[in-house]
Parts: sequence; structure tokens; C-alpha cells
Amino acid sequence: MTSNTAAAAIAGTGAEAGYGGELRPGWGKEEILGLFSLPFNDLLHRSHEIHRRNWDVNEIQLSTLVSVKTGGCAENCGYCGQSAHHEAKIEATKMMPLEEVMAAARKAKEAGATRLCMGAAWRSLRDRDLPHLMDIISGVKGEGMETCVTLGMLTTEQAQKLKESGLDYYNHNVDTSEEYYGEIVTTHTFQDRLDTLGNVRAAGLKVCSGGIVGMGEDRADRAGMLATLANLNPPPESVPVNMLVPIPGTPLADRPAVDPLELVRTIAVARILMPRSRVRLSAGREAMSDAIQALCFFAGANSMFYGERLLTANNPVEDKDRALFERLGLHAEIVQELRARPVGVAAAG
Ligand code: SAM
Ligand code: DTB
Ligand code: SF4
Repeated sequence: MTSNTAAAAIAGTGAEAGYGGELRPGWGKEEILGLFSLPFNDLLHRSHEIHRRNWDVNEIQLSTLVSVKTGGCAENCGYCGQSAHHEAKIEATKMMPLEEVMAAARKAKEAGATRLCMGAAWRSLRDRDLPHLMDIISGVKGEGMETCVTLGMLTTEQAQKLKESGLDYYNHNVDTSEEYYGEIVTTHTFQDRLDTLGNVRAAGLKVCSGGIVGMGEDRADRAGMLATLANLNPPPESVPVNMLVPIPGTPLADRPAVDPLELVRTIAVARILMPRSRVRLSAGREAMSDAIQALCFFAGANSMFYGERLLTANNPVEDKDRALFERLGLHAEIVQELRARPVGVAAAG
């Protein structure tokens, strides 16, 4: 089926074609491309309806990032300023001490975040780093925050240890389609990424996996990436959609910018394919207008990174995001067990 016929086939009521928003592993790339090709209004109507059926559409989950070990990474991911292969001027650091992470966790919680996402620039986790990470995870969990880490490749045994220490989510992005993956990194394979996701799932952790828009991939690659994610059984609980942040000195620094409406489409399609996953409007918000962000929330995004830093790049400051929330009538997710926490934006609405 061509993209156009696929688009025509799903332009009807949707329900008979199985687009009612039920979990439905087995998505084909052609039918996903058909969704991408829908007129913008039809696509957003479809995704917003599914969003509304599954979520409080005015609630956004807030995660704050902390880079606990920055730079010097052995991998050569073309977008990443932390790779030792590139000329990016990001200084490598040692592993952050527990107290520093705890201070960052308290600050993020005070500001209204419910989850702390801790990243380390590693190809894979080494067993000798496990005890310190387990202390960090149990400390942050003890503060009453949800915990997420992204540490590169992981074995099932390591994933189990992290889970025992109080880890809720493991982030490991597929980043793009299987076909395009070799164009952006050659030091590990797409299958390596899937293997780690399998190990994370086997340990009973929640999965956070998504990708990047704007690396020079085409729409078929974006469809392929979403097919991979949606066909995981179950799909990831959390799906970050990043807009490439061009980092000077990286091979992808000069990629032409993608039409921001294509990002909105990608979010809408992610929402249709994974109705009950949190879809996170992730990196790249600093370069986005408020209107584009509002369209992303309408299309189905219901999570974002909150706090002035991502890992190495900037993110909008908290005040700016609070003002945007106010203008859009949005409120932050409140995690039940955190109800007694100090008032931040989470108390609004
Ligand atoms: N080393 C770990 C890994 O590769 O999974 C964790 C860190 S890595 C920085 C986490 C994710 O951040 C990447 O998979 C990618 O999706 C995203 N990311 C990194 N640099 C980015 C950039 N310049 N623009 C947009 N997203 C980026
Ligand atoms: C994800 O999908 N995006 C985050 C998080 N997971 C680890 C990282 C974004 C990094 C943006 C570029 C930087 O800060 O270096
Ligand atoms: Fe960056 Fe992670 Fe790739 Fe290392 S493995 S270069 S930290 S994205």
C-alpha cells in the first residue's frame, strides 16, 4: 500500500480501521507513514481524541535531568557532545558524589519535578560503578522522587540490582530507524540497543525509550523508529521525542533544521501508536516557540524536561515554563505518594 492509499484508508472513522486508541502491537511502517501523511488537522484531531480518552490532557509530567558523569564517552553517536570521538568542547567530569546528586534532587523537587533522570556518558555500565549508583538511586527515591537513569548498555543482572535499589525507569533510546542507525553511530548497533531494552524489561523496570528528530533522517525513518517502539510488547511507558540540539564540534552540528510541524506530527503519531505511554517533548525546547510547544501538547505530549539544564545543553528556565503553563492552563502531574511535598508548580491547577 502506498502512503497515500494508507492515508485514504484511515481517513474514515478510524474505529473500523483499528485506530481507536487500543494497544495494538503489529504496526506496519506503511500504515504509520499513512498517519504521517494525513492532513495536519485530521492527524491532530485523531491524536488529540486518543490523548483525551487516555489522559488528563491538561496534566504534564515533569522530569529534571542531572548529568552525573559527563563527557569522555567511548561511543561515536553523531549528535552527542559527550563523545570522545568529536571536537565538541565539553569537559569530561568524574562521577558526581552522592551529596551533590542529593542536592540536585532536592532542588528539582522544590521546583516541582516528580522524577529525576540521571545520565552518565558511558558505552555500558561497569560493575564497579554499581554500588555508588545504587546509593544514589536509593537516596533520590528516599527523597520521594521517581528515579530514572541512562547509563548505556546494561545486562539483566545489572538491571536487577538497579531495580533493587529503587530504580523506576531506565532510559535507552533507539534514536532513529534501524536503517538509518548506522549513519549516526558505528560503535554499537541498533540490535545492541534492543538487547538492553530487553534486559531492562526482564528485570521488571519501566522502559523509557524514544529518539531524535532532525538528524538528517527522512519521514520513513521517523515512521520506522515509532514502529520499533510501538511494537515492543509492551511499548515503553515513557517515549522521549527530542529535537536535535546542534552541538558545535559534532558531526551533526550542521544538519538543516527540520520543520517544527514535522515534530508535532511525530508526537501526534507517537500518541496514536502508544495511547497509554507518556510522550515527552524532550530536548530542543529552547529553540521552539511557545506556539509549537502548545501544538505538541495538543497533539499528545504530556511530559517534559523541566529545569534550566538538560545534560550539557540549556533548557528553558523554570519561570519561563511556569508562565507557559499558566497561559495554557496546564498543571504538573502530582505523584500520589508525593502529595505532602512542598509547593512548586505541581500544586497549580
Ligand atoms: N550514554 C547513554 C545512552 O547513550 O543511552 C545516555 C546518555 S545519551 C546523552 C541519552 C539520549 O539523549 C540519546 O540517546 C539521545 O536521544 C539524546 N541526545 C543526546 N544528545 C542530543 C542532542 N544533541 N540533541 C537531542 N538529543 C540528544
Ligand atoms: C532523552 O531522550 N533526552 C535527554 C535524556 N533522554 C537523557 C538528554 C537530552 C540531551 C540533550 C543534549 C545535551 O544536553 O547534551
Ligand atoms: Fe553520547 Fe550516550 Fe552515545 Fe556516549 S553512548 S556518545 S553518552 S549518546
